[in-house]
Amino acid sequence: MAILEILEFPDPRLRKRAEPVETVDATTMRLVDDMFETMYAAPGIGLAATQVDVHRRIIVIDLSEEKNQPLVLINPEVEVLDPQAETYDEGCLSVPGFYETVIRPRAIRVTAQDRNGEQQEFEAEGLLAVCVQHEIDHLDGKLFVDYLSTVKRQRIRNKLLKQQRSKA
Ligand code: GNR
Ligand code: NI
Repeated sequence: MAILEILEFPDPRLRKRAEPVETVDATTMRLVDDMFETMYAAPGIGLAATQVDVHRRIIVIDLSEEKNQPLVLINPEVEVLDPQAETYDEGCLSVPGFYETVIRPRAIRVTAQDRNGEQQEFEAEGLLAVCVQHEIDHLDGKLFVDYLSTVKRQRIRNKLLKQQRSKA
């Protein structure tokens, strides 16, 4: 297993649209394992392949305190069950240190393949619904800062660029 580098906003590679996974093979499984290790180490509750510069439709999530409820979503599809807006203070491993309120539909149905390539389906609300929508946005090249005002987004961008320059 390996901890992978997480791309940070405004890296243009975060804007690529991920391609579907054709077959869930050994390469996919190794990537899923590395994504879990990377997410747990960060620590975070979700990670999309896009964030580690792999542009395939793969997401890992674990909302549990004990880090023992791994959820793998391959080629996920979402249907809105309840469009009523719900707000949540979102953060992102690709936008480190910033938390902002984002509005999303409150309840969704998720269809995806699991790590064995089996089709799974479940309904989600609360934090799980937030997280799944946040991760699918990554696969479509979208970040939570895109829901903020231009002024806020630019301010975050400039602060992160400054941090990244001082690290490099
Ligand atoms: O670890 C994460 N926490 C989080 C908190 C509120 C809303 C969304 C998230 S996802 C984030 C990890 C991440 O960046 N996934 O893409
Ligand atoms: Ni994120």
